[in-house]
Amino acid sequence: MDQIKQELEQLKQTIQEHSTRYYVQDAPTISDYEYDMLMQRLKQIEAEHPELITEDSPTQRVGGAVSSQFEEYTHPIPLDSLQDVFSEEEVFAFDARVREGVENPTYVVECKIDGLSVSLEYEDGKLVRGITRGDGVKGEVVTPNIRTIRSVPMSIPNAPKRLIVRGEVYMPHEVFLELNEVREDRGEALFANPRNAAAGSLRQLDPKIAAERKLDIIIFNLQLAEGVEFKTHRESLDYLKQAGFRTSPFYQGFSTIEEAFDEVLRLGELRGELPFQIDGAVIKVDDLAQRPLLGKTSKFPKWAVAYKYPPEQKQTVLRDIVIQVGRTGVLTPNAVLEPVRVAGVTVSRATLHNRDFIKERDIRIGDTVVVQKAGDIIPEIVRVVNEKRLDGAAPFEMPTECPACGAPVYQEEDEAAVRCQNSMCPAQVRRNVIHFASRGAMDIEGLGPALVDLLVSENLVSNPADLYALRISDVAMLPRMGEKSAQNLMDGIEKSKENDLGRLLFALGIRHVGQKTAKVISQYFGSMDAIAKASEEELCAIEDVGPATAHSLVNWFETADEYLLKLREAGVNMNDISEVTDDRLAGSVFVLTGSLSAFTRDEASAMIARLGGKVASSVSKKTNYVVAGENAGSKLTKAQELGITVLSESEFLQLVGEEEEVQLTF
Ligand code: 0OX
Repeated sequence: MDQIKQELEQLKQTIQEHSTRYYVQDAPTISDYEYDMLMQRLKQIEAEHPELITEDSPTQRVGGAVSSQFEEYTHPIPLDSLQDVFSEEEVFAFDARVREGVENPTYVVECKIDGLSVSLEYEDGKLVRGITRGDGVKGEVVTPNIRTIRSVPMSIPNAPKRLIVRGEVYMPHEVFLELNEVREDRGEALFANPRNAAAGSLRQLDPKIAAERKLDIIIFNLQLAEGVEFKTHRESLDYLKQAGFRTSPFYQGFSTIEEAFDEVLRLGELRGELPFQIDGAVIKVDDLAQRPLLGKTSKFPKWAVAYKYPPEQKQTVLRDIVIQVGRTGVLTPNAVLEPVRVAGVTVSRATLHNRDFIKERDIRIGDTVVVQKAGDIIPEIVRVVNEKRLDGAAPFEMPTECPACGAPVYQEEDEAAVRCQNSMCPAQVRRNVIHFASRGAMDIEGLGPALVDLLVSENLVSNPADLYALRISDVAMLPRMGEKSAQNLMDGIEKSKENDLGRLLFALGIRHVGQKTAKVISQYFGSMDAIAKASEEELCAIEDVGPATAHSLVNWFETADEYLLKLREAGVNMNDISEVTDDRLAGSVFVLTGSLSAFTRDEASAMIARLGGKVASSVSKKTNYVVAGENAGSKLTKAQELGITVLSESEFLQLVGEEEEVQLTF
């Protein structure tokens, strides 16, 4: 008994730790499946020994904790969660229970998308609220972030007075990969999987950041449609589809559990090919009249069950741990693996994240390890196969000196990352120069990673500005470099001097300043000098700039004088010369508010910039026009108070339109 108690206490503590990493920090260190397995074991012990159940047990919690950053909201119709099952037997047992309650059930099978459950509320066909699931009873109001999702209809034709739908917000694989690439480039912590990335994005206080994250949604349930009746779940999904929602793909009816389970397995096989992550399949009773007859347990509806797929795992040998030094000096340990095929791809490298990750799992070189593709994307080491550990395998120690330059490393408080202290470290310089020259940045043709390596190792370049001081004779002397390719490189470097300011600002690699943000800032201020002088407040007033970005910019410019001077003296363009084709709106400041339907905010901002105007995020006396879409709120009121010209979408289109004869009537 003591042993059981000990296991139970250990389990509760472990689950609590992982739960905090998952829900609070959005940074899990074990897979969802492993987490589920820990929970299953805890439930099993508690079922066998109910006297050991305590209030603080993770099994006694309904769902994710509600964080306090957003307004709390009680769902008019609770967002139930699903009972998870992990075996065919459990699926058949579910069918047997259903058949005890109703006759001839038909099942619908849907993919279980691994994202975040939300509900969308419409009144008179207009989206009025987007709420996270929270604990199923109370959630958080995240309407501005929900509005950034392109596939969420803002209005629905011929809608009932009240309509509530439920869906799963997710980050498509492609977006996730791109986001992590950018984060890696900027030296920011990577998201462990698309679900965490989506969660982090949906809970952004700044909808601008949420918008950049390109979330998507699939609607899987009709919660309420006042005055509209449906017989089956499939009918309700058909209705939602024609109303403009993106509904669950592949929903089909099956009259036997065998057929339904075959479909579950089929969807499991399809997993790798879908553009989003699924962690299981859901089997639901289709007939809506049968559902109330089956009822609910204290936690789950009895008419549905979720079959969770195990992630594909393989064993392989960890040959080595190599350290990579990032652009911001972070030392990342990477696993070199005996190549192994997992989930359709050959895995030979896996990230080991940081020192803590290795320590927690006690990963040692030479160990046999279990690898899996977390979220079927990033290969990761799940655990060590202890039984196969070879004698003499020593615990891994992170280096105390940078493997690239030998400088001492340091670790900041509250940060798992270890960093190289030397800002001239060749590994950092190398990554900086690669970023500077990359296609989205200064786009220097012919300057790829291999050539950058040479330039750095030959001490010809120790920061991107040095590129402009290169002489053809220096370059032509490099191995595998002929006269012609040296000339091509020199031409590419020369040409890059004429780039627009937006490219240059992005190329500088300032934290949080992505390609788009760089462009917007450049267009707004017009010159590097003006950007360098801007205060955080002024930067924040720009439509696409949040406080973190503003802070990062101001910080960066504080120590950049010498670097910028070098670029300027080399003749690099420091002014905005982006396609202002027409300066009709020169000097005009616009604020966009409400939901725009004819074009996106980005499109509107681009149109304004092309005509020489500027877009700000808040209304002030300096604002010339406010473009008000549907449900415009306080900004519209303020504009009216200040007597600023308010344009409807169509008036705005006329203003920026090509037709010369258009006259505005204010
Ligand atoms: C999903 C998903 C989640 C409806 C009522 C109980 C569970 N993640 O894709 N939940 C449900 O069903 C709810 N269906 C889904 N497809």
